[in-house]
Amino acid sequence: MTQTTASFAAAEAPLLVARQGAVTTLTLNRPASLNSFTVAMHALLLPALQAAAHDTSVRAVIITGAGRGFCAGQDLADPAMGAGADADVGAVVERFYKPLAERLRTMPVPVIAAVNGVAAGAGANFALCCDFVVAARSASFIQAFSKIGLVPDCGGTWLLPRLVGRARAIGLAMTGDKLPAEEAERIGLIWKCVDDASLMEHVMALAHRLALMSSKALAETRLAIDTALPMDFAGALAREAEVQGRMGRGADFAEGVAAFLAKRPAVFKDR
Ligand code: T3D
Repeated sequence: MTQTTASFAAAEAPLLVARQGAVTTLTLNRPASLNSFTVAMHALLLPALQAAAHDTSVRAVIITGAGRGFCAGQDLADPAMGAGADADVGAVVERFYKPLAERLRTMPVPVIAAVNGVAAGAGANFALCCDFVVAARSASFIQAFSKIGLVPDCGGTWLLPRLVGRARAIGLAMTGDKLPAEEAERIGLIWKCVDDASLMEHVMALAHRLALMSSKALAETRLAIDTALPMDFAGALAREAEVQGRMGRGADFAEGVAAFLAKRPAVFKDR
């Protein structure tokens, strides 16, 4: 992989950005603190996601962590965040975690979290905001919030019960117990658990596969599924008809059908 942005190239930069074909990889890069989020990291992360969203040549994004951890959530030692009577944790969530979660859930291309090690607190829910979570077998997920007197954030209260049901959501969030990657896959919290050595190869292959698909259709699929969750069946059917009407008028549908009939690979361009 090659570094594409000079300002991110320094080894100590808290975020590394690399590009391989249509795939952008963002690497959280504070390994000594298990890639926990600081203000400095947030200052690079959201803009990097915005840049990927606006660059029409990017068709899939991978997020991973440097070293043995994926992300340990908020850096609890970052003086810019603070704790105690003067802390405004709500403002931190408003300023950083809310826009981050919203950005991930509305990206025009699929986003894959390559969870290489422990994902705790907002680091776990940051991963769960992605479309695919592929974790190394040695990785784990921890809803660490209750242990420091907080509640799940970065979308956790919405995501957890939808992914694994209320009983498991409550259990994970209240105990803050470590959930190994294999168990996370078994209960449907994540997409896949793979051997540590093959994590990036597996994720890269998935990203390149998704990059060849219709980005527009994939983003609309995410939106349709998320929108249908609180709807009744009739509402979901009505929305499917509305979205499909729009998709059916798109160039990707015409290309997909033409490619199928001509027995050739489709070349999708919509985003
Ligand atoms: O303002 C706000 O706070 C609002 C936002 C909240 C969102 C949140 O994310 S709240 C949740 C914050 N995260 C946590 O509470 C997790 C804290 N970390 C841990 O519980 C453990 O580190 C892990 C279970 C994740 C991993 O344990 P282990 O034994 O594998 O590693 P370790 O030895 O605890 O950590 C390695 C180093 O990373 C260590 O530093 P040292 O001693 O080698 O210099 C440790 O202090 C540091 N580290 C780990 N997590 C954080 C951290 N440093 C700062 N903040 C962290 N979150």
